[in-house]
Amino acid sequence: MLSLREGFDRYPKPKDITYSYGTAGFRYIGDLLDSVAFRIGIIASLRSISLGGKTIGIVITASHNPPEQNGVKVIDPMGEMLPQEWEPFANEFANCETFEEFQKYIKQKLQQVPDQRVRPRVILARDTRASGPHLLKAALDGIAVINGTATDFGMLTTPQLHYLTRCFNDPKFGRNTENGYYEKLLSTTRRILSLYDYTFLPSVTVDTANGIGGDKLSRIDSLSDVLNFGVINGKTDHPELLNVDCGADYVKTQQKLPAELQKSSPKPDQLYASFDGDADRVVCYFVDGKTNKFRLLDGDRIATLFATFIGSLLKQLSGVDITMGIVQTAYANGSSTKFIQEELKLPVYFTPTGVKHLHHKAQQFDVGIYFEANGHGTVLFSKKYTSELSIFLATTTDTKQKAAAQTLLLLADLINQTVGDSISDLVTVMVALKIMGKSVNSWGADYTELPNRLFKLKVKDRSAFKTTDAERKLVSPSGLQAKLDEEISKYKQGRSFVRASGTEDAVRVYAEAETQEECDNLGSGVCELVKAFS
Ligand code: 16G
Ligand code: ZN
Repeated sequence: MLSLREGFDRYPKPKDITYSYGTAGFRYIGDLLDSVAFRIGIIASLRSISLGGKTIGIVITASHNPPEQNGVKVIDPMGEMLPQEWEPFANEFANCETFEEFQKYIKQKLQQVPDQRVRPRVILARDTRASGPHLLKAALDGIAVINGTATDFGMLTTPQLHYLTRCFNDPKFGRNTENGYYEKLLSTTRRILSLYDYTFLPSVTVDTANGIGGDKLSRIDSLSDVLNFGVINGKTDHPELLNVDCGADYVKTQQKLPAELQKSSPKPDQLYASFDGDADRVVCYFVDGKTNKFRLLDGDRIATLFATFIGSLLKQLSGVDITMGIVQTAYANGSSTKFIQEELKLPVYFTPTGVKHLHHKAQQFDVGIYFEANGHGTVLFSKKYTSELSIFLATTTDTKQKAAAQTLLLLADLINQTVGDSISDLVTVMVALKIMGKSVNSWGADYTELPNRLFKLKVKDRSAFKTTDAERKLVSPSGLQAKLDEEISKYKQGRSFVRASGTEDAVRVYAEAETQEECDNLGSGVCELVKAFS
């Protein structure tokens, strides 16, 4: 067995780097993450011991980022993110320099647990990056020094490992194998479709960013005729092409088709989708047959589609008391917020950027729909939701109402509630469009987006930019927000905010206004002010 000392010496921490458990785990150049991966093995094991031996997950991925980067993050027993109160420990532990300090942290953590003899259990998966295998080895060694049991699930999408972690701790959730994930997805889809006498969904072409999603979609495609996918940018075995000129982040930030589709001629008025590298984000789009223009259907649109769909099913049931709330971030297009509030008449809540914040807020509703504009999101359903609907189903005799209640109950199994999941989100989009008889054009016509732009600025010290009100207002540098408000007030429907990135050494500026020109002017005005204050 590898001793603590041997492990510490095998994975030395580079002296000049300070690692940080950012918005979604530790991220860095893959070759510089060995010591962090080793230590994350220990952190996950300690978390497992602290919970009496519950299974904890580790995902090795850098999501939508370039191929040379990588990252590690910990998944809690119910498939959720590592609780925030563990982040300071994770940061201090990842950065400690001497063996004495390193050992002290482990001892301290162990002293806090009721039973130190518990054997930790950890499951792991990685995306397709070249640095994945050696980071996996380091994480396995970290688990070994704490005498943990590790199960490596090979290459999976991030949401698949969230699913599996949950299954290990809550067997009712599904079978704890990769196939169990597909079985649940396919059987739930089949059951929903059969309520409406449909047997399959029309094929959708998906750009999988040359990431792990391509492999998994092809697998689903081969398992059943219920779901059919055409995969592009599916070169899973070419990690150097990961997220290059393709994927959800490229499509959303560049507001254009993935390069491969720009070269071919996409079929007009057909649904297309792009995943990111670890398949926890999805954006949809189509080419308008009349104008030949690219039309993006981003995370905001997916949220409004889900709210429309679930809302229309709930409306068919009388006497069911279910609360629904939509959670967005400041990046949500103002028109989407207006549509939800004024057309759907639903409440909208804002949280800071990052899935963990949105997820937490969405838990407060019976149906909590959360999406970031970039395509990260899911729907959470409460226990009350299931019990109310089950009671309704048992008492109603109306066939249409029965189908609506059954669909609603099945949606809670179809949508991956542990985390945003591009595969299950996309299937839900396909199901919603089919059942509502809604075309992509009609979806795109729900509201008209306000022109918007995102800027990235290098500043001396991004930590000087502190925000409040879900990142919509700056409290520091002192005096800057007042200047911004003055600038924003010059533009019709103007809205802008400034926040420090949680994943890069930069400050981001978002601007939207009634016309593209006004939006661009507002954005540059705000950037000038930020520069003057940094
Ligand atoms: C991370 C977050 C993502 C967020 C992004 C913001 C998760 C799983 N991922 O990728 O939700 O949109 O950070 O990045 O929470 P930024 O802070 O650099 O703008
Ligand atoms: Zn991702």
